[in-house]
Amino acid sequence: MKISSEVAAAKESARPLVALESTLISHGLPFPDNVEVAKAAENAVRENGATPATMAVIDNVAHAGLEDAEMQRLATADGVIKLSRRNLPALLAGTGLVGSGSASNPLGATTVSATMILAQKAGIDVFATGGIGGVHRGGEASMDVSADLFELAHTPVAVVCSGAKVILDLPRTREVLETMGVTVVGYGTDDMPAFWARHSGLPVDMRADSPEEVAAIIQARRDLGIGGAVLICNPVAVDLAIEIDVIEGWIASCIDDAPSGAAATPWILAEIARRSGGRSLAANKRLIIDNAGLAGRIAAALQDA
Ligand code: PSU
Ligand code: MN
Repeated sequence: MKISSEVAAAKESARPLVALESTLISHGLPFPDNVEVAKAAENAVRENGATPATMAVIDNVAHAGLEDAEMQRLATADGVIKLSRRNLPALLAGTGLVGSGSASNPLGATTVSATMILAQKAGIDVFATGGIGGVHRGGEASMDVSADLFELAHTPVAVVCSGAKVILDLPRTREVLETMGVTVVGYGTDDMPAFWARHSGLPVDMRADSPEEVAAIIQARRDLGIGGAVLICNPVAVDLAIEIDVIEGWIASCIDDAPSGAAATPWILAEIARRSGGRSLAANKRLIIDNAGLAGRIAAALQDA
């Protein structure tokens, strides 16, 4: 793994680190919003007392921490491979990928699952994203369930998010999180947030109102030695939050035309950004940056715990 100089310096002096993902750069947000948000999220981590490590695969090498030119490539290149647990090894091996990628396209953006794997390898305990993947609508028949849920079950990295993406089947996603034994924490809320909306009507396992309380939960899970994640759910800022009924209208208007498989999430997010006149995009950008800031505070609190 290639560790950037900023991340290496933080590791050297045992300063807190926060991992950030890159799928939202390559597949989740349009250019140039993607670069703007990726940099703003890194700055939010720094302003809150930690060092950011954006994860990706560049030229078949896993990276923890990106240089500007590397981030620019991920944000603008065509055919960046969307990496999860299953295809991460193939891209690192540098050959034989079928479908969306090939050895001639050595760029990979990491989803939540691949980012957690790389974070653990780099010794990073806290990771921030926007919304996790989950059970897709119709998933009880299609079996399209994000690998994110299985990763959260196994890999001991705390993930700060704004719940699961609202385009999913949220009640079934909540059930699977429970089955998988993921500790779901509401940050300042008893009700699991729903990405661009502040509320889903679904319960969290526990509520925390400070980074120190979150750090105590992460520490307690770590002490048990059972692996798996604490999922910290931070509602989107009130001024950019969208009513769930409004969001459901946008989803209903396009979901039947969505492609299947890994292309589904990026397609629906882009379609709704268009149909909402940019409202969903504004909420999405803001929640990613705010989650990065909170993750910085949690990483710092964990260091002091
Ligand atoms: N958060 C966002 N936008 C995104 C994602 C998260 O605000 O695009 C990405 C994450 O990388 C997550 C992925 O892991 O979407 C889930 O994709 P799928 O549903 O295909 O598993
Ligand atoms: Mn899927």
